Amino acid sequence: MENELTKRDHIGVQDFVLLEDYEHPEAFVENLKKRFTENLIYTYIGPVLVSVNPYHQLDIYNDEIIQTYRNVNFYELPPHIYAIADAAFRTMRSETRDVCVLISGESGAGKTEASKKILHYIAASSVHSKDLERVKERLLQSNPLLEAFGNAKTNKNDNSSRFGKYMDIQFDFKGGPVGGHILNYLLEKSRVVHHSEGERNFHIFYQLVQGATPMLLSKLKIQKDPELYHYLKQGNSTNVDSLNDHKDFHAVKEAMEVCDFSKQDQDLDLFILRMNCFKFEDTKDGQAYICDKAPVEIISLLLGCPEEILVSALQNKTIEANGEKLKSSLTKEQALYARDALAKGVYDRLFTWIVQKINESLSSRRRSKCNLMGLLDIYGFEIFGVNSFEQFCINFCNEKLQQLFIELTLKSEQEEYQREGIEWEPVHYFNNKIICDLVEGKPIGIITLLDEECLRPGDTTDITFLDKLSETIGTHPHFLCHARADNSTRKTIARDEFRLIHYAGEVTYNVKGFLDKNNDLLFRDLKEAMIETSNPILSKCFPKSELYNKKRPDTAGTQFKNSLSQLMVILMSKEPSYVRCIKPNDFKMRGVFDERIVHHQVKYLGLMENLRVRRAGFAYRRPYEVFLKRYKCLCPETWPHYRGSAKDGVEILVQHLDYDPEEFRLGKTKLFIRFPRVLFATEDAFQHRKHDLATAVQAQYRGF
Ligand code: AD9
Ligand code: MG
Repeated sequence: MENELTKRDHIGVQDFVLLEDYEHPEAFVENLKKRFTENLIYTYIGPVLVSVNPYHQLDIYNDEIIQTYRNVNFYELPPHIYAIADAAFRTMRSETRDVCVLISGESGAGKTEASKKILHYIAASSVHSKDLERVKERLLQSNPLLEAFGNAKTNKNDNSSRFGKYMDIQFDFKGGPVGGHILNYLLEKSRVVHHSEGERNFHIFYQLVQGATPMLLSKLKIQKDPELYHYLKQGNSTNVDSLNDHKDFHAVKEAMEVCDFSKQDQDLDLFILRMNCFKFEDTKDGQAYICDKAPVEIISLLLGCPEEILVSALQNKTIEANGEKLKSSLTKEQALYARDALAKGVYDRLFTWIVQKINESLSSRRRSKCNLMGLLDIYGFEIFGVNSFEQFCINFCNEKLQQLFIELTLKSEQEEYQREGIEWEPVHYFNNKIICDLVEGKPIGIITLLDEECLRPGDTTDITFLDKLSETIGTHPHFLCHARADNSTRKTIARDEFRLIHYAGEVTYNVKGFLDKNNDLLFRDLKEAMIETSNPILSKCFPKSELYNKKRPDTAGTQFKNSLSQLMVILMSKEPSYVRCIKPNDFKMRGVFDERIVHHQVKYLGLMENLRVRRAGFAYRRPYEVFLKRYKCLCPETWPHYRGSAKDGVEILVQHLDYDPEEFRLGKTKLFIRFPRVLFATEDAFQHRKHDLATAVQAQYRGF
């Protein structure tokens, strides 16, 4: 097995702090490449794990390897996602602290896979008992279930998370997982009715069409061909080589069983698929009407909503003014809009209901105090051909996470130096707080301005919103729009676009739909129709109380902003570990390492700064006990036993090894070494000594 300090030329260094050249990103990328070529996808920057997506299955994830990593000191074995899981797990147990693992990186970089590996590690390495096995099974099975409903093929990733997920795993005092809880963040629900070329709707629809029994399909009058459905075929990509919808459908069914979904619950989303069958026509006077009533019959049955009410809600709109209700007919275009809004609204609420249902099955019955391990797996930073409100939210979420990373890594590093009484020189880095403020700031921030435009009476449009941005934040260094751009840049930004200079790159957003998506209103008639439903699941999704609630709900942008702030509070209260995922190429291909795009990610993830901070002064640090245990054989005064304190022992040891006083510092609990070469020399000496000792022992045995 790869050793921490040996064979470093061939396979690169396994901890970047050991890299001689830590100033240039080229050396950093070169080290990643060397390792990637050898299928070594993991590398540390001190306690941070950098992971490069291999795009093929490696033989490094199994029970045997999990056992190897159990209870072994972090640096003793090659870097691995299991080592991160183990270290977090042990910190939680030994310090009885809540911990969390924050996984970040752009779309397709491997975050979801990493979070699943951690979950497997926890399930395989913790205490085995009948009770716990049930919890573990549910924790594991929640993944295929949520992925089916919340993931989709995009042009970046065949299994792209279209929602944010934070999962807490609860452990009892023996370290057994006794329960869990999931928080979900802003599902990209617009995908239910629209997706781009090369993409798909959520997996579950294709799984259903491919996997449902002929009886069910015929009952619902659904054909086994996704190509027949407008909601499913817009991207001309209904079949994906890397996915097996038929097989996955059965896995979802199984997961539903494990997570306590009843038989009735399991058919919950069939009707969405049928909704696109509502076809509208205009009458002569421009009113919409549904021409083919057959699908309405089935859907109203599935929705548990009387047919007349549903039809009326899809063709009319009621407005309440001065206590009076006015009913008007919708045009064909408005009716299509209403139909799509209903499909999106129902799907979104169903998704939240599924999460709640999983939470019920994961909820722990134990009353005693638990420790928590949080796992954060969000949608990664993304730039598409056309970027809309959804990308704006997703990329903002990534800004927030980057901000947390910067604050916590730099802060904790600084604190460690202070705690250990070691002098520290601050490192300059790009702080993306300025971009977070631009988006979420009050009174002037993009979300606040968008809300104002949504609430302002009169003729507000996406373009008036853009004008407002231009007026108020037009000169901000991270904002650009057509009106504010110089001559050459103006050509690259259309009149209905604005550009943000994110920490991870420039993204041009098209404002079309911003107001509407932020408002996120379902026509009252449709809401009322849904509230009348006799379907038990939907009646939970659309509670009656909503009708009486006159207060306007928060906009989508504000809700998202608030839920992210709460998430940051949760994360700040825990001891964090980090996994930084990197995508090696844009083609989802194995064996291809594109230096240019890796370089870009290394830069924006702030990995160079991370390394510089880690090395600011001292590249390497070890608790006295750990250092003494490994190297005590190099000094006659500490070998075979040293009776005094570990710190004294290390002091004697480094004097014996002739360390230059400038090369190390003695902290309160740890030894800090400035240059890696000093440690390499010590390690080489150790390897020789080990060899000599082994030879001596063998000779002794032969002598007998
Ligand atoms: V997104 O922001 O949700 O669009 P992720 O979550 O970062 O994205 P994901 O984990 O889904 O990416 O990985 C993308 C694909 O890369 C997976 O479907 C796998 O095919 C592949 N992958 C990722 N990590 C590994 C790995 N450790 N081993 C093998 C991997 N394949
Ligand atoms: Mg993902």
